[in-house]
Amino acid sequence: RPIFDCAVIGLGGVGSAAAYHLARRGVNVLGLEQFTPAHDLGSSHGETRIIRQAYFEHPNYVPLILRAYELFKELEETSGKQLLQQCGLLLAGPPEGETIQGARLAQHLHQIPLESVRAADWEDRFPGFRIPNGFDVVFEPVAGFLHVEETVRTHLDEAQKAGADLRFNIEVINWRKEGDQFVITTEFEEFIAHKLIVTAGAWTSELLNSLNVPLQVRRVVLCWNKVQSDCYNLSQGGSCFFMETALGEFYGFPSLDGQKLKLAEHGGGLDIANPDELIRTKLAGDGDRVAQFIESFMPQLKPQSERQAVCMYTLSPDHHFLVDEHPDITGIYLGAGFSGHGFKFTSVLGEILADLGSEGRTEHPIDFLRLSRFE
Ligand code: PYC
Repeated sequence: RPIFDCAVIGLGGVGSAAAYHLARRGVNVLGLEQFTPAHDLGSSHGETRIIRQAYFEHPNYVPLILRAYELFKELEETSGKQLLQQCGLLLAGPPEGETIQGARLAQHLHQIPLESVRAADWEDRFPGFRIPNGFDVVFEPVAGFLHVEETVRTHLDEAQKAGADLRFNIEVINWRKEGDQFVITTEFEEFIAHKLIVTAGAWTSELLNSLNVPLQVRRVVLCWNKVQSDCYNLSQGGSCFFMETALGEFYGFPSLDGQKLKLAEHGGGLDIANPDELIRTKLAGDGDRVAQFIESFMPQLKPQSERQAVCMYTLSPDHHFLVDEHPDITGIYLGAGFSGHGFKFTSVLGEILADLGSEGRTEHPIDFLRLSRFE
């Protein structure tokens, strides 16, 4: 049975980054992934993900996202690939809502650049959006988006170049602790590792049924809509957007090709018991709420679906991440429960999990993400 210092189960956004950081430190790392590299059956696919710094979910994420930016830039330099595009982000919502209040709090605590946009300037600045009277609008110029599949592939490629042994299309059946090492049983063979990192996304609960924290998998639909106006184009200054409205929270991206743009509802979707269900199945009503959003808030767009994809959110009970050692089993580390807002942190989460998997500790401020908060 091959022996490794550390095994990473799940090579999506976070697992690919963990394998990369471990391998770059000279750790003898095994990565196991049940599907193909950068596959579209989990959470880390669909072309683009927002990255932003005025983090309205909680200001404690800001030091982590600042490090994530640095690491993505380093990865771009190492690989020669463009992964991050800073096209800016329009945030709009009621002044007392979570989005605006939270973004302003993060701005003040961490001096993040954030521009307040006066109502008189909305139409000129954002001709593609109908913003309700009484909303607050802020623009974050350093925000933008990541190319998702390219980021995952780059972490994987660079991990392999640095010596990681990455195996794809291999399902982990179970694992057990024997003495101070882990035995990982897959459908083909067994492996031994001294440390185990579990970054299995929607499949985390199956692999860690001993974990006493409920994780809810939610099926969310990503929509690409045809564009009929160039005001949304990236090349014409189109930006990402996130709007907290009475209909729900919706977000999207500039049109990258001038033909279509991607948008989705954050907070919508369908809770499911089994992550292997429904990912490839189209359901009646998929995309209806996005069409409603377009009709109400995007005056230069007609709802004309071009493509849809399903993405899995894995929700923790408080929608904050879980990054920690397993509370009962020494040597197993967990990155999970990213609750639909984790991809932008993948680079720094990889660094943190590599700290934990190699040193057992990290200097990064992750106490607010530890499992003990649920005790
Ligand atoms: O993290 O910015 C984000 C986001 C928007 C929608 C889902 N996640």
